[in-house]
Amino acid sequence: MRRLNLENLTDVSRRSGDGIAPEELTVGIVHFGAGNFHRAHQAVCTEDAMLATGETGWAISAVTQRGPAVRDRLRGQDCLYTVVTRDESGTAYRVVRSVREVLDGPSETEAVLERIADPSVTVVTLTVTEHAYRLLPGTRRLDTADPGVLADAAGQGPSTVVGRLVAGIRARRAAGAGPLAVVSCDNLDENGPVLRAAVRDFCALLPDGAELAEWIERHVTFPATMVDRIVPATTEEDLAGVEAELGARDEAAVVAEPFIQWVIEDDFPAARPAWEKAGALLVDDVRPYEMTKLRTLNACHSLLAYLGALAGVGTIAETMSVAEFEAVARRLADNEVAPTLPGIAGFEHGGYVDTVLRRFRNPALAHTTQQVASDGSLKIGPRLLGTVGDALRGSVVPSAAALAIAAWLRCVLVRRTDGGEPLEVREPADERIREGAGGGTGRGVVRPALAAAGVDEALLDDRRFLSLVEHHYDELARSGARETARSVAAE
Ligand code: CS2
Repeated sequence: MRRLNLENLTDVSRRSGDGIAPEELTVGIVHFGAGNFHRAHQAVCTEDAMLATGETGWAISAVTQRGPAVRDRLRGQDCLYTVVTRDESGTAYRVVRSVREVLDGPSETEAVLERIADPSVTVVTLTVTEHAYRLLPGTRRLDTADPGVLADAAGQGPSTVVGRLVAGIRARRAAGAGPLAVVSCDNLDENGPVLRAAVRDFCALLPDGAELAEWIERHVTFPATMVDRIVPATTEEDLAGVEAELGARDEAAVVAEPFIQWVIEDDFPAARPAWEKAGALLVDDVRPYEMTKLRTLNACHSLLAYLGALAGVGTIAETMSVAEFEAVARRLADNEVAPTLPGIAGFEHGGYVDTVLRRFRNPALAHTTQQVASDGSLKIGPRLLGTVGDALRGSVVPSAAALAIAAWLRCVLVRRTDGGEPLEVREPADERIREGAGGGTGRGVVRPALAAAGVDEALLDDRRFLSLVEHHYDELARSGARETARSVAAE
């Protein structure tokens, strides 16, 4: 079977629809993290912005972070790829053309730095996942004891995202290429300010860091963003479906839901794509949007994923057909999260929750509970602990939020489903958490395990919170995920 590429694009477009002419585009954005989410989100929105305005200068140079696999796949097809959007009403195919270059961060560092130093580039965006920021869980500042960070600061590499970014900014400064916006599109609360602080912390480790930090202060902005689109990992079946539909093999196809949302803090010191013409919202303050999405959508996602994983339920859509699980997700969103949220003019949280849960039900997306359950130690902070703290201060009992945390701990420590099947959930802090738990799995491990995962000691000292997690942790062991969810939902 022929591979999707520029040569057969006209032919493939007869089936997938026309789009922007890739040969007319020039690079204006460097993106760190060439994964599925980026390809189905910012790359699509940026292409739509170019289609809407006729501008051609916003093609993306995407940089892989961990190795050349995605680069090789995309290069083998002239960086073209399909975004398949699916729900119960049907499937649509679109060949995205806005990514015009893919560089491998680890082995093509020089080319990456040159791109960041290119005056035609005025925006760097990132989707590198929570883990890649190398933050200390408590303070959310850069972990300056991290071996990768230390090696980058010592002039090796760079191998970390922040190290690469700062090296790129240094090259840009030397080239006199002007101001730059660095836009984190990861699910961290206050992603912009957090990245700015990490960059500052990194500069403080460098011999000439003070000067560089000052230049950054004056010339680089870090707009915060809220990004939203459900984009599961692509399966071989998905690739076969694309091949059958388009008549060409696409090794980099991505499947997503039709829904897409992007809210961006409008703080760009130089040109940017007209993303607002592509449906993005450019605002002064992203926080209310970010908080609403992380605490509602992502928190319910995590809760359903941990409970589903324990109950041996394979996908998020399937968890939504377990009545107890849907009910406990609603309890979390309506009773615990809603009272903690700042208002947004014209926005109604109840309707938002309905939409979120309907999206989770999308039967055409095989989003696995295992995928969403991964990296819990990095997700519980932005998704759940803020709600817990605010709820306790407001005399709301954060029982469903505590259940999510208890279920996550069980996934990590016990590694068995309620039916006794082995359960593999990726957890970067696995070793630390197990050490904290001292090899045990009983109720007594909750506090030390959470402390080892970086949960704030002050919160752990709050008996109301700790007792809730311990109680649910016990209940999960005694009566399983479904029964525990049922009783929490009924509280
Ligand atoms: C999910 C998110 O994997 C996860 O943790 O909760 O990737 C989620 O699908 C997106 O944030 C939706 O915008």
